Amino acid sequence: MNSDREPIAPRVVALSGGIGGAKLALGLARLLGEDDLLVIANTGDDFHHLGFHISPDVDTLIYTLAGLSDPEQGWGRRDETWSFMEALDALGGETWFRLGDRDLALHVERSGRLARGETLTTVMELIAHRFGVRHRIVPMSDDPVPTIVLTDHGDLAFQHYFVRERCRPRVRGFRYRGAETARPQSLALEALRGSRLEAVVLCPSNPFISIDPILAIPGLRAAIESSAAPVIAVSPIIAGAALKGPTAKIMAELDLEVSALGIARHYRQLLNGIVIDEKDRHILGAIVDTGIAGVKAETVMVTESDKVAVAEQVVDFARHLAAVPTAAAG
Ligand code: FO1
Repeated sequence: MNSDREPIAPRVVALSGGIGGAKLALGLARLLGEDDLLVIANTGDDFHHLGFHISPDVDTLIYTLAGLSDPEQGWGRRDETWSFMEALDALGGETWFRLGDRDLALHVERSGRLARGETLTTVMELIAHRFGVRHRIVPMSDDPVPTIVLTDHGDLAFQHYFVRERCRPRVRGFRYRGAETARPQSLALEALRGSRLEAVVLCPSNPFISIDPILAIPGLRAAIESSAAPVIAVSPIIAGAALKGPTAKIMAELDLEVSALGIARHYRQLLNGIVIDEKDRHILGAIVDTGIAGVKAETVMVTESDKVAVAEQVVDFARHLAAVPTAAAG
């Protein structure tokens, strides 16, 4: 057992990365009670930096649900100060990955606890509790599964590709190191096997850097594949572009069609349905032709009510698919 809290049998399990995924996770958390939702967070972005264990997607999810996240950047904390970075810069230290002063406290606390033998799960539960977040956000595993980006500049550790190199190198593929032997987080596994499960949601995160690392853990993937609940993705691509981040660039570099149809094809073996944006309604027919049900909605999430509205669409779509499994919802 790698958690102090009792397992829950939620109605919805969401797989999420950071910024885009966290918006839908917030909508789901506003819609569903704390026993009805569990969020599995990607930890492929985790790395050791300046002596700390950094866990960006888990932190972004917790800050977002706590109402503490920076609304412009999407990562880090609102009302942040940067004295530590300035002092580090003056010393000639590494400043390409920016750690705000308040955010730094979290990295110090987590790193100390991990060094004393606590698991990432228990540390993040404690931190979420301190921030008043009651919904369950669990790492995909307590074992390290670092994402390696295979590029024309060689193999790069994820944050080196993403932040230091600003996603400039051309991507040839990904490796999720250690995924084969990583143990799935136990609450996540139990939630996916739970009797009340109505939907597994693939949040509108980057498929390659946020969702695939979670699916690369064999036990989690198998639990999703054998679940009776519909698996529903919300497309992170709208009208041929991502709202933020390198999803479209990576898809083009991997010779994939940069559209919601490309996203549906990417997840094809797992997916029962996909929510696409209104702007992409013209490709709904092509999606349905792949055997995946599709529904269109306003998926750009700016306000909290936008986030709740998308969450409602996803939950309604899951109910519809459970009732008529092969339906094209139109
Ligand atoms: N993203 C950046 O683009 N630049 C940064 O300096 C940066 C710092 C950072 C610090 C803490 C944290 O939790 C996230 C941070 N991020 C930063 C975001 C992060 O690198 C990515 O958004 C995720 O890994 C991708 O989901």
